[in-house]
Amino acid sequence: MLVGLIIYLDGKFVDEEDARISVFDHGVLYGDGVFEGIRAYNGFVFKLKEHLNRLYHGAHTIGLKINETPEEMAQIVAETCRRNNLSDSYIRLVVTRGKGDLGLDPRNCPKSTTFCIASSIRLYSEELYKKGMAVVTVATRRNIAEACNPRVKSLNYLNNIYAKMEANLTGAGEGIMLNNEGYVAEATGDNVFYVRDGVLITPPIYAGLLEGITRNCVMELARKRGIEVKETLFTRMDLYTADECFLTGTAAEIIPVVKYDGRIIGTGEPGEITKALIEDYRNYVKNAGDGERIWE
Ligand code: PXG
Repeated sequence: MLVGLIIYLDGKFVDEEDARISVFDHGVLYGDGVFEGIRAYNGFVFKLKEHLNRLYHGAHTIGLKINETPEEMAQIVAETCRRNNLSDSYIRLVVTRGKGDLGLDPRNCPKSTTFCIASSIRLYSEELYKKGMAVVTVATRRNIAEACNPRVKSLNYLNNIYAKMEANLTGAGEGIMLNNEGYVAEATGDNVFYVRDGVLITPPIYAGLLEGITRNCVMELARKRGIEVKETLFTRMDLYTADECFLTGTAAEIIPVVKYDGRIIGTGEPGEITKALIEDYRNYVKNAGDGERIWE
């Protein structure tokens, strides 16, 4: 018999089948809540502090009180991995506005809902990391910060899902989203980087994007290698004429991009800096000494 996952839900560890939330939960009714996608490598939860920071900052921004303290949450994440016997896992930590009524007013939701899932990771094929991926610009613009700030990793992902659907229609691996001014913002679930003349470039946060934890990590690793890193606005044309390009995210890690809107990038193969950073990143996650040890 297949055994389901053990899920953390509001103070208890329960079987997957018993992990149920109310149909009146505003996370379900309105996408009102925040979440994190986290990975554990080799018994370490990678960058847990950074993920919790982003979660609590996002919750604070949307006026959502999380019942657990960050210290308790760290234990919950580690314990969810441990109970599922997962030393390498993809973790989904979610806090919703909680149960309310059929009005959207969050004041009618007295208590937020917290759950944590630790599961296995679905990955791009190793071949894609070796050969690189094709991406396209999608018509759907990234949410403007003044409406639904992309810095908040909210449960409202329709903006990204529209973009993903458009990318899927073309057969591309990912969709590049522009902000409302036409500058490159990010991919549907990843940040974007390119290399020109040995300089590594990524859009600044104010371009309207999620401050990716992998993004920050990759910038640090590049600087450690002596590579100059710049956060500047750029357009599609800058990517068409880039020497190298790649995407970063918790799930994807670093994935090379070799084709964009039908234009070949650089040599058409993953570039030298991209390959070096992929190696650095893989070594870095293996020895994630600053993570929470969850495995004895
Ligand atoms: N931008 C967006 C919009 C994201 O959702 C990233 C960038 C990368 O951030 P991190 O911190 O992971 O480096 C993300 C996060 C999926 C999936 O199923 C991906 C994310 C979130 C949720 C699901 O591919 N990426």
